[in-house]
Amino acid sequence: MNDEIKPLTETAEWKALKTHYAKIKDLHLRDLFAQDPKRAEKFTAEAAGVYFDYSKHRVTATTVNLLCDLAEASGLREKIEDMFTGERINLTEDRAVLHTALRAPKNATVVVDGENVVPRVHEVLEKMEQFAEKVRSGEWKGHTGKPIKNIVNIGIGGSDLGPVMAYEALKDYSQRSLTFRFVSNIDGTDFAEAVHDLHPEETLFIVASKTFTTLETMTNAGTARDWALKALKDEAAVAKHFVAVSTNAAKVSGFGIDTANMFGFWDWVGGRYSMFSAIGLSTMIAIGPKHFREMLAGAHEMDEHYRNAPFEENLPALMGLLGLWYNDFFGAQTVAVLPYEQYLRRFPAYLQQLTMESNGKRVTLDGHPVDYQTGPIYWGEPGTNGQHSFYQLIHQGTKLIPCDFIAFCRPRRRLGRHHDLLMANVFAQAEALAFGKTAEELGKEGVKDWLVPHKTFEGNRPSTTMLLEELNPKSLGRLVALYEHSVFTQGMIWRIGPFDQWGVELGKVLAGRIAPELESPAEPQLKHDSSTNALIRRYRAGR
Ligand code: G6Q
Repeated sequence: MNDEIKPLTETAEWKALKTHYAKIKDLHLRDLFAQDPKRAEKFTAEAAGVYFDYSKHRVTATTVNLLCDLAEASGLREKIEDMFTGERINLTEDRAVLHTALRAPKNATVVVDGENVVPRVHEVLEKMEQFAEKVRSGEWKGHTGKPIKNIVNIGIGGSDLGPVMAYEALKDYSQRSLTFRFVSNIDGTDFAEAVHDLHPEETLFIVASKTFTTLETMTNAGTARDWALKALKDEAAVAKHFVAVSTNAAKVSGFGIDTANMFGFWDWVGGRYSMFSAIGLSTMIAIGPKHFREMLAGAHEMDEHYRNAPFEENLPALMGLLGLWYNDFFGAQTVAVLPYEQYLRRFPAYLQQLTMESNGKRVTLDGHPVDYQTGPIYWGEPGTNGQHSFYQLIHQGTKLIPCDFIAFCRPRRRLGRHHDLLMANVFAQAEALAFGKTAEELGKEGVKDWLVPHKTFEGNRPSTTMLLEELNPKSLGRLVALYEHSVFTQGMIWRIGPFDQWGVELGKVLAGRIAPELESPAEPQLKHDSSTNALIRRYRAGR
């Protein structure tokens, strides 16, 4: 039997890692650093403006070699090429996966079904640019002739999380005369709060939905239309106050939006991989076309690096492999993402979808249950806030939580000592996690015996520190692409399909069945389990 068709855990490369894990699992970072003064140098990679220090991981040179061997044996190199060249690697949906084409330069060629898609990407970009400039300059007028002051993006999941994250991350680049709001939740509060201080005459809605059928988005879009028309009192106003981002022209025009005001994308752009497509229209209006292009260029740089660099120096490959090392060998269940940059406060939420919707799968692409762990849980908050909250558990709890620290040499806002203090904290946290504090050290400091166990930090808690020059459109593009490709690296090794999301379907179907039971005037015949039936009855009585 050749290794390719052997179950993953029976391949020579996996077994070698298992044996190696048994040998090195108790090595302490304190000793690894003490033994090798050049450790930091050896275990740091740098590309596309990201200084990626992974020396505070529980790895030796052998670990890295064995992990890279696993990647090679998994055919990762070929799979990367398949993705970039438009092979239909999203097997369960029979689609190519080409978010990388969204940031390819104009002269690039990426062929899908016999057609080079790059010119189409750039056509849409140009259309977005013309529109964005009109809104930014005030040339685009609302129905009553007033310029647009407020932009409300209506979308959910991949049509929301990327745009919100990017808007928040690049707020410092945004045109401050414009107000941006994002409505996603079917909970009416979301819409009500988003528009409570806006006037319809000055408000533009971007209805962002790949399918244009999503319950939440369509419900919110309908509510937005009612809200706008109540004030503007003329159906014709829709054309001036609603634009769409979608792949579904028929549904867009069915909603009443002129398809001239529709910005398209394609089935080879997955929802959670779509922030660089027309789904980023709100981002482009906020930061302007030039900065949007810089963001694309940053992502493209990381794409090229991922496609070409050997795995030992390849940031997304290393990130994915290190994640796999803890997830599958140390039994770690989560990864904490800790940006030391307030503007990245929505980055962990964005990554939750990217990572967990992609790699939260329990069967391989050919349908067999896996006998190893797949996607870890991603979570996090910006530093230093998290330090005063959950870091206690990371430092002294019983769980192993690898951390991704993300930090920038230059702040977006230079205020007194703030940035140096922020950076002192991020470096200190990674240091404390790795090296801890021993009972012996505490004893020397005169800590009373009974307090020593409480004050001991065992250390050996792994982290990556990513240090970038500053947060700007380019570096954001690089960071997002880094995580996207790290997810791909893992998905390919786990042999799962990172580009579908069947796990979100069942709940949608059941909600579709339950909604009429909640709303019917007559007592419905409930045929659920006793718990669901009782909850529905209780709700009907109390609603
Ligand atoms: C992402 C998922 C999902 C999707 C939303 C919105 O990868 O497919 O989060 O983005 O369900 O879908 P629409 O854009 O079609 O409304």
